[in-house]
Amino acid sequence: MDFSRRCSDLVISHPQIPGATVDYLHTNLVHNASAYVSEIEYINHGPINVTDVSFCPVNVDVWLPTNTCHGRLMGLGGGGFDCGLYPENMMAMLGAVGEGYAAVSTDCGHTMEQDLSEWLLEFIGKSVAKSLYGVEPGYSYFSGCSQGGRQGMMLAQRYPTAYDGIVASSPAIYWAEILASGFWTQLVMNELVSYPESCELDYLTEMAIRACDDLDGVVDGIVTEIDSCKFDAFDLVGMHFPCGNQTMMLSGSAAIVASAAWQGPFSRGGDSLWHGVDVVSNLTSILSCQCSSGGRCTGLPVKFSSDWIRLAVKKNPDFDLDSITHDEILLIFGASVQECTSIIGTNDLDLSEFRNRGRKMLSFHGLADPMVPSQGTRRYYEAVEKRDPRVRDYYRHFEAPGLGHCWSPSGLYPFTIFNDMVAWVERGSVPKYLLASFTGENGTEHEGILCPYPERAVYNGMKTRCQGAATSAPQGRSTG
Ligand SMILES: [Ca+2]
Repeated sequence: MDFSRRCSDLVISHPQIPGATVDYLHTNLVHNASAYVSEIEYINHGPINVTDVSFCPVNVDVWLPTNTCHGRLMGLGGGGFDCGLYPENMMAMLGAVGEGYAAVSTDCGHTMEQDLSEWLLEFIGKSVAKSLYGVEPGYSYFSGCSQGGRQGMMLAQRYPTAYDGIVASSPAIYWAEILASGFWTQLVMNELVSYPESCELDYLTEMAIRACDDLDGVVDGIVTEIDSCKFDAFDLVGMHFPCGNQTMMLSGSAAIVASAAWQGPFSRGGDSLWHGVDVVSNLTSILSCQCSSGGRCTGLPVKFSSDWIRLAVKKNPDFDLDSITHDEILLIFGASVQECTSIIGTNDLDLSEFRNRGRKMLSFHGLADPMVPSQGTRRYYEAVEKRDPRVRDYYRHFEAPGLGHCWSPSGLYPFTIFNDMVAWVERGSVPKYLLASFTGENGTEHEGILCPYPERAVYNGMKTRCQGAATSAPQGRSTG
């Protein structure tokens, strides 16, 4: 097929979208693009070397490979407040066309009320691909992490026919709760008028990992048995440890702040409002502050949370976050959940239409995620399973020991999850476990497995295998 002639706005027809118009299409065939695309940019996949891929980018944004296509479409989700088409996402688009997918993503034109656009993506992508290739893609998949994971969940719940398979990783399912909770540790620091040093937080994380590493039987820097990990930061107050060239002593306030991050926000009466982060999470990525030369410090809340509270909850860009008290954060949390969950929450437990249409979904969540508490995804999965005990026929969730948010240098990262989804959809190959890679303490690469929740990976001295916690669980398979 002569793609140099067909990749033209004269040939590619404008998608017919009910209630919307596509004003113009811009196309310009790209020849022989090559790049290294890392797993951070191409989440749900391993790193790939893209070589000499040619594609036809259509401005909505659909990139149609012209020398590697195999008739499949990949919708790519966003991250943070971005719907899609931010720099890492553009690299993911290149990774996808490099692997022969018609890749489709969008910036949504705006940021927060984007949920309509993910099923439109599939619609637009199919329509435009058909114009170029003469046939529609045979299969459509969605791939996302964090915000993109939330979009994937929303698709399964509200638009269950849009995609054949969905990979919804580290999903921010309970968006309103997560973003309101994100300010909790800042409040604790402000009330203490004490801001822990990064060395103190890193020391606590390191000691938590050391305390719980061998609960899984292997001392490898990875904490698999996170539920049995009992670690009390207060036991270490007054201990000395190295910080650069100096020796530092752990302060009581560092123990209070770290414990607040692990516990999550609670009411005046001590009732938990939302999950905290896993005890082995990297706290310096969510807990920072800045101090003036005069010694006055203020917290630097994670931007997602501060923007969310100012713009979505308070609707006042000038709202003074430093003025927030414990009573105020309870009101903010309540307002965030009450006003925003119906718009952006994706915790609908009813996946029956998704199931009935034969669609499949996979998710993973790092057990050291400092941004989106892993317990939220577990909570959602358990609630769906309670409603439908056969959930694993169409949706499987994998907890990833030691992994941070979406990807991190340490922890078990399931680099084949997207391809496992394709195999499940197209060949009926049930993902009984996911292969995962991790970097050991001496810098060498290892492979492990992730098991479908609530099964867990158990090492018997020879092999690692999945062991079921539920009676309906399929028998785990050895990887050795
Ligand atoms: Ca271990």
